[in-house]
Amino acid sequence: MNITVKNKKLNDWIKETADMCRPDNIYICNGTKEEYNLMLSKLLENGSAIPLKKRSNSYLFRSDPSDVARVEDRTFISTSSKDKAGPTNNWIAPAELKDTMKRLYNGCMKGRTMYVIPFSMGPIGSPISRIGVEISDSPYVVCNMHVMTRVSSKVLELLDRGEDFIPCLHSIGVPLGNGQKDVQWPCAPIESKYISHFPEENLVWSFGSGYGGNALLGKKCLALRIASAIAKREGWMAEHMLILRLTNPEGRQYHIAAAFPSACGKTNLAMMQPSIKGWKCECIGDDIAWMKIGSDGRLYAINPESGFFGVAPGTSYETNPMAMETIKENVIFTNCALTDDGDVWWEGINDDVPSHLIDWKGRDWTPESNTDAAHPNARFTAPASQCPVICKDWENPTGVPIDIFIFGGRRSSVVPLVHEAYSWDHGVFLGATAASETTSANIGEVGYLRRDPFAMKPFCGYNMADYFRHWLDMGDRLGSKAPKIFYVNWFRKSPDGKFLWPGFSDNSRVLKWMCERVEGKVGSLKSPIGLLPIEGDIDLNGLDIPAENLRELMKIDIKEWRDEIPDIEEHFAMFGTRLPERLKVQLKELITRLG
Ligand code: GTP
Ligand code: SPV
Ligand code: MN
Repeated sequence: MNITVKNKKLNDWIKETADMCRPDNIYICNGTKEEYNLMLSKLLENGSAIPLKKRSNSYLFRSDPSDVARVEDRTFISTSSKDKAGPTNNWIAPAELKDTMKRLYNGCMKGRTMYVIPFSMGPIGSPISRIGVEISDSPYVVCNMHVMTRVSSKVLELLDRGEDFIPCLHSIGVPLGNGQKDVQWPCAPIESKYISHFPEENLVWSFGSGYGGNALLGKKCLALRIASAIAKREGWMAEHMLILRLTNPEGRQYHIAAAFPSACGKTNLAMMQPSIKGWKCECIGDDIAWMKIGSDGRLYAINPESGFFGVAPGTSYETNPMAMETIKENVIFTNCALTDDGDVWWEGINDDVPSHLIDWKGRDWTPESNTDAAHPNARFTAPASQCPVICKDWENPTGVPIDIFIFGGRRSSVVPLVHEAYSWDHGVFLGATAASETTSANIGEVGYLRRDPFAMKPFCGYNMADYFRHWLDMGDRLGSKAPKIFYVNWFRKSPDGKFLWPGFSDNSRVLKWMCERVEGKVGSLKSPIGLLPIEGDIDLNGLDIPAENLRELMKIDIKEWRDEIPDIEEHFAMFGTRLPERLKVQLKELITRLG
């Protein structure tokens, strides 16, 4: 061990874990550049990292083809009883799950180094921040954690002074025999992968995967699943939301938090540059928001992360120029394609498709190949500080006061571009019934419609019905200071399968309407599903969109909406008597309005 640790709980945990996993070495991380470079030199040595000639200090990694996204089927919320985890989570009793996993962890780090990564979610020392310690046997994870969280000796100092932490244990699950050569991306087979959470004791155990949210345990495991359970107990919120600041031409600032499911547009909206004159947008966070009620009674949000783990495919100077600027240097790319001149490439990055690439599986690729050059869930890991439009307050420990909540998803039909909730309860109903077509951010079928309440189906660390109740409680506490709630769908398609709305920078037009609703500058039209913009109130200046597309985008087909009801009823029935009465009332009112 390279450093002496004074925190007793941490010391005991390190020892206990080492006794179980039996690594060759233990290394305590301090988050320095030298340490990052040391990890990279190891990764370069065994061929895992490919240096990119075209981007300074940037590397490409190729995962095992079986380990390309989160594994919801192998993700568990292990509470003392099944009903505490609720119907939307996989559950195994803690004793049984720990037994199984201890057998897997037994000797799993042989031939490897065990890294102890002390990190802070949120600015170090802020009252809203939480300390975690990830133990991992993956140097790739160490590098990613450096970018995505605050890894620092300052965190160790806080721990030395007795501060508590959330233990997050991770192993890729591939011990090495004497002299055995490592593979490029070691990981365990799907059936022995476990992404386990013990929210009653603030503990995470992950085994078998090296990818994204399965392995970077500060993100979905700590900052969402464990934090959502803590937040429920303590009266705050941990949400799968971007945070942005929008400033109108008069200089009035609006803070918006938006929950869209995985790969449904958070990173893009968070960095969006408005196409409308005089409006400015700055990014505070692109994936997770922690929110607490401030002394003035308003809801304040911080981004607990310090980097972006963003979807690469579809990212371009056209769609997300600020992301493109963010990822010029100091980036870890995973599962992108490699160009012959040493740069990354992915579907949608630009119009010229190279005549030759090495695809994400390391094979030759040409435009004639019938496969994706980059995996659809290929990602970049980049420091948030490199984003040209990062808000100056992005690390402000008090956070920013939220004016507007947006829910949404990917719906090729039925759901209009935008509607506004009638009330807080109606907004909670919109969140609770949100549905979206699945994406490749999870291993499983892509493109089927599922309910993904508040974009939290994969991330809620307790019974979702109790989570709905928590949202209602927060609304009661916020009263007249509660943010206004809206619902958007950027993904409605025409019958010939084309997106009806241009999206991206033009989404600013919809945000502007929301701000004007907050100010009471514009009215709205009542509809069965919510309040709609009055024709002419969404600023379409300079936008060339056929009138029929607009009509189609805004259309509410009563029959289609009536057809949604049985599915909503079935979704709600899953929660039994635990479902808050107030949501049943909302459903009844919707049915009445639909006639
Ligand atoms: P996670 O990181 O998985 O939580 O995803 P995210 O919500 O941050 O998704 P992201 O912004 O990375 O978007 C995913 C995909 O949706 C990308 O391929 C984008 O190009 C595409 N996308 C984002 N915004 C829009 C939009 O306004 N319109 C259309 N048509 N596509 C969009
Ligand atoms: C998501 O799937 O919502 C992500 C990517 O943000 S991961 O970190 O892999 O969960
Ligand atoms: Mn996400």
